[in-house]
Amino acid sequence: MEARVKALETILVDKGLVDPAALDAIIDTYETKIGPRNGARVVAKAWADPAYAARLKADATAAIAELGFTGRQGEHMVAVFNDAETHHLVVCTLCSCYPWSVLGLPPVWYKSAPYRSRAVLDPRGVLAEFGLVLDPAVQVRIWDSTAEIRYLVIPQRPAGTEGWSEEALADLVTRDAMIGTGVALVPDSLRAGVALP
Ligand SMILES: [Co+2]
Repeated sequence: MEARVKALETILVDKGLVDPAALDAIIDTYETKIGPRNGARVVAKAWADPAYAARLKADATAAIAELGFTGRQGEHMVAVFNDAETHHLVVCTLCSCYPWSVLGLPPVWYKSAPYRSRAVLDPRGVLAEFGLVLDPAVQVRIWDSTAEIRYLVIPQRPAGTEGWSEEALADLVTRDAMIGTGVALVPDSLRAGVALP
C-alpha cells in the first residue's frame, strides 16, 4: 500500500497536479494543529449551552462552523447524542472516513480491518476491549462514516459537573468518547466524593 501511494504521488507530482510542499503543509496541519481538542470544545459547549446543543442536533455542520471548525473531511457533519438508553459508535467499514475538522487524523486502530469489521459484528466485544462495558439494557447504534457524512458522538455529561466552565468540561472529553469507543472522563475529585471549589 505504501509503495502504491508513493507511486501515485510521484505521478501526480511529475504531472504538476500536486505540490509536495502543499501536501506536507496539509498533513502537518491535521497532524499537529487540528486535533480532538476541537471536538472537545464542541461537546463542552453542547453540555453547557442547551440552545447550542439544539443547533448541533439540527445542523451539526453549521453549529461546528460557529466555533470556526470547518474544512476538509468535515463538510457534512452529523452529531449523535448518547443518553441513558443509547450508546453511539462510529466506524468506517469501507476505509477510514473520519471527521478531521473536529478530531484531527484518525488513530491507527480506526483504520484497521479488525476494527472496521468487528465494530459492526460485535460492538460490545470491541467496546469491552477498549475497557468500556455497557449495561446490557443500553442499545448500541453503529454509524458507518462515508465520504459524504462524518459523525461526532456527543458523550453523556458526567454527573456532578453542573456549573463547570466550558474549558473545564472540555478536559473531560476524550477522542475515544467522541468516536464512541469510550465515555467522558469522570474527574477524580468526583469519584472520591470531594466537593469542588
Ligand atoms: Co471511509
